[in-house]
Amino acid sequence: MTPTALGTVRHDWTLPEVESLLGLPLMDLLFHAQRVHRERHQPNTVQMSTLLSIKTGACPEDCAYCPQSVRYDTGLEREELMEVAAVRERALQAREAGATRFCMGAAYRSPKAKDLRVITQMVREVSALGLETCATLGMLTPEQAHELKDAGLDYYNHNLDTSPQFYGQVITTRTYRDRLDTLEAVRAADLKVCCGGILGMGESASDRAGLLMTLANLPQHPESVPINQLVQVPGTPLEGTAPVDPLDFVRTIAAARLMMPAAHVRLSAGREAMSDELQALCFLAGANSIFYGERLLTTGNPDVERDRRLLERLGIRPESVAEAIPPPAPRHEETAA
Ligand code: SAM
Ligand code: DTB
Ligand code: SF4
Repeated sequence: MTPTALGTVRHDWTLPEVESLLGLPLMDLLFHAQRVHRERHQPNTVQMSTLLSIKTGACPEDCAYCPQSVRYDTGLEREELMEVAAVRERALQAREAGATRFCMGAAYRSPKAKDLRVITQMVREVSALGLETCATLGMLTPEQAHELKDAGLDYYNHNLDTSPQFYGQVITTRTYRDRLDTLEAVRAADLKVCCGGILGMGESASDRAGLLMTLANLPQHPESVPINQLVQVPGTPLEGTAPVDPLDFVRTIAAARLMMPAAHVRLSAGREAMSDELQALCFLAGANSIFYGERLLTTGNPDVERDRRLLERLGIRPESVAEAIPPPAPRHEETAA
């Protein structure tokens, strides 16, 4: 791979190629990632999304990382689907704090028709506030994806979580294929895709490569790629897993930036446990989105004051909705095509 070929849009990655990308000398990897980042995105801006858990806990699935599974005793209080007005109020607060996207998460295997009717109303209300909307509700049928699109939903989050090989050690109640089917339904409804994974679940470097390869080889790259660091929750099977080497976390972000150059790569869960310096390295590696606000879904996130100070120290400003549209591809890609 020549340095200029790094950062072109491709859908034919092989595992050895991705493994060698992840294994580059760190400074080379960071240099190329930052170069590609600057070709495609505004440097020094970060997109800010706020999460809200609109239905919490009692989920029938067995995702080994998740505090919301009914199978693990994590002490989490279950909560029914929220009222539309209460969600609107939280979206308004998120907008006032500076978020541009509001992401509504529900602990479902897949949403029921009666719940989806309420959620589409939430999407309409949040959209009317001028916020971008995102939802993560589990598996969707093609019809459900269209219903959400018709309500004005912008993004649907559905993660692959890890490589196809490692997946079975983390989740047994739905298959990798199920996840790919939902992603297809979301694309077919012309929704933007937010899809990424979790590091620090005991996976190997090759599994991280396998996750990135699967994401980049999708027919169209996700517009948004969340890279989560496992938040270890007492009571979940993954509590006590050896944490991922922070520099391997940074490498994964850099490889995501190079392989999906136009995507927003989100430095997602796990920031509360990260130093400001580690987060700065993630931004250097090409991360340009964060979850903003004191809570993720059920676990903590840095408070707004800490994030404001961090962005100020780094000279980073929040990205506006208009800026989030990626600029045209750089010249070398046009000539390559
Ligand atoms: N139930 C839906 C689903 O699984 O598709 C939507 C909500 S689920 C909580 C959304 C994503 O959050 C998961 O796919 C997973 O990637 C991430 N997640 C959940 N628990 C996590 C944890 N403890 N640490 C990091 N990420 C986590
Ligand atoms: C994503 O990739 N990470 C977010 C969002 N998409 C839905 C969720 C992180 C959840 C962390 C655990 C919790 O707070 O429950
Ligand atoms: Fe349920 Fe989603 Fe948690 Fe899995 S990740 S247990 S599907 S809420």
